[in-house]
Amino acid sequence: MAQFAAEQAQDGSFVRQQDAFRDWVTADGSSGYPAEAGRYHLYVSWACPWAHRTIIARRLLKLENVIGMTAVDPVRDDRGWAFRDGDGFSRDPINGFAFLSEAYLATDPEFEASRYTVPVLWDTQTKRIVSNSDDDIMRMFETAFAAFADTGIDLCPPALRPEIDRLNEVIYETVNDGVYRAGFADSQAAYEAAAYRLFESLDDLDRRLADRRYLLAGHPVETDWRLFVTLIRFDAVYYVHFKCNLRRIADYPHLWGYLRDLYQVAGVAETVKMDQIKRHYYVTHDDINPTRIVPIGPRLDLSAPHGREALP
Ligand SMILES: N[C@@H](CCC(=O)N[C@@H](CS)C(=O)NCC(=O)O)C(=O)O
Repeated sequence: MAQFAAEQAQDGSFVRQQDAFRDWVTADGSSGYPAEAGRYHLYVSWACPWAHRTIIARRLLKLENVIGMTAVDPVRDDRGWAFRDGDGFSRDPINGFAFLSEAYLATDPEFEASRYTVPVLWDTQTKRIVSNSDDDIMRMFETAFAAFADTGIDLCPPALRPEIDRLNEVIYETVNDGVYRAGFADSQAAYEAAAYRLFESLDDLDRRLADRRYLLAGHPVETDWRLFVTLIRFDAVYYVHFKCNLRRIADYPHLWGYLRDLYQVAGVAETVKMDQIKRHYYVTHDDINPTRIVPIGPRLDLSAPHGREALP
């Protein structure tokens, strides 16, 4: 049985639904959504890689007092993401929603989707979703909120934007979504195509990182963090649960050090809730893991020295 029938193509491949809400917060307010402190709220799951990117951007740009955030329960059932009290997640303090789907229906009562996804950027003033596109939300934090953010860090330097966009696209197609295309494939052929493409891309990235510390600049940019959220889940989840098992990240000479290097950036480790990540995947996808047993491993020492300081 397919995970999401509406997102399954004839040949058994997984085709992700499009983001439905793509309005923009702007610095000058011309979009109708001016950047303001305390106005917008981010709904996330700590488990979700797409939400994780926005969490990291908010954290690194020091926007935590500017944009509020609430996390859903990592375990999802057929009612979708839910707000409950638990360790590292909570009820919704802004709207009192019980389920994330209520945010979508409050924005558009006719809205229908096979999945109501995180992340969601909510406007407390107009009481609607501004955006459910993680790409756009991350960019808004980096650009529109500049006046409120830590200016010591540039996740999207204008001169690098074409390169950032190009590499983001490759990494999205082959790695970020690649693991899902392997894991949610409904045929052997679709699975193999996605899995081989994923490892070819990881091999390329490993070579690229042999003689440079980060993907595109002398410091981590948006693209590094977009890759990070998949790498950090890989050995614990995708290798087993999504059958991406040609190699572990820990087997790659350069990606493994690179992953630890990024993990050790101040503030990042606190955004990695491995327990929620594992419980989410292994307990939520009943067609892939019907027993809901969460594997005990792996033991990864992400705090071990990475030795990449000397690279250019
Ligand atoms: N908006 C994201 C996708 C976000 C997404 O798919 N999030 C997943 C969690 S990792 C989700 O919320 N799924 C809800 C569901 O399957 O019901 C994108 O641009 O690709």
